Amino acid sequence: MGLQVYIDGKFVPEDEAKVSVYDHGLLYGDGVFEGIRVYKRRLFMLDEHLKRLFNGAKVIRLNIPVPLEELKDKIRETVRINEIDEGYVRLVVTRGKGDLGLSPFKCGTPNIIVIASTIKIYPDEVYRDGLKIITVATRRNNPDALSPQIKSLNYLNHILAHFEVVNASADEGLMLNDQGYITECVVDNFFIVMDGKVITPPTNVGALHGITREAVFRLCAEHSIMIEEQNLSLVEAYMSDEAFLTGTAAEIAPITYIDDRPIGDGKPGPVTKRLMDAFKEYRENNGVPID
Ligand code: PXG
Repeated sequence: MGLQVYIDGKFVPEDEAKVSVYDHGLLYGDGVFEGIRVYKRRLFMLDEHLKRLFNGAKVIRLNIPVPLEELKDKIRETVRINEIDEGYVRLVVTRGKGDLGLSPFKCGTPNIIVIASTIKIYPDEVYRDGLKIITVATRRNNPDALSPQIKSLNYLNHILAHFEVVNASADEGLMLNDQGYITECVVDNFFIVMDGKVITPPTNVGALHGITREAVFRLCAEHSIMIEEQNLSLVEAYMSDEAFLTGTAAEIAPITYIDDRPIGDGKPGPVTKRLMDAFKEYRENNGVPID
């Protein structure tokens, strides 16, 4: 049996879950979304995801038509009725149906979509051997044009970067800003470890404020690992002892090669491994129950 998707205030079979061709989410990429993990029938860092969604919506002046608590219940219900014990939720809020003109003021009620499904992650070897990543030529969106802190429905910046990653047969890509500083990976946040200290670029260089990134800050505090935000150049990344990336789908994954340079000894490092273990424990013991 197919999935039941929540759309337009009701549950419908996935084949019947459709949006209007006049929805500005489709016509203009006008909307926001979240990807949320389910571990052991619990929604991982749900409040943080919802906060980011509502904040992004506020910036683009999109009024999400249900209160946060009600939306939370709808997400839990969607996971429950689809019997997803371990999986992934895609939450999408579009501007809604308008006319062919740009104006968001002509749109009706924003459309809320919740899809609860499973997710294909990297194969196990990646977590043991590490990822090989490249620097892509596509620069991360300039925050003055479209803030990377809004998880908007326009992902063309990432899609163009993704083509480069695939073309190079790499696992992920590093995106620089227009000043040449590292921002983040194509769909993950980026970290290095230098002399035992974890370093990640500040989000204002042009990176998404990742929820898994946030978890890494908490884990470092809990495990007395030094962590700080710092502008990073590519050369600093090449010279680092360890590197890793974080994302809802990828979780914490070691990076062992950047642009064909081995990072450290070309194997996942001790701090990365400690954080990966700590994350495993953290995700098993946290989250909002679906029942
Ligand atoms: N940066 C960007 C640009 C992202 O899109 C992350 C970082 C990691 O953030 P979280 O909050 O997930 O720790 C993302 C994640 C996927 C997928 O299926 C992930 C994202 C977007 C689209 C697809 O892996 N966002």
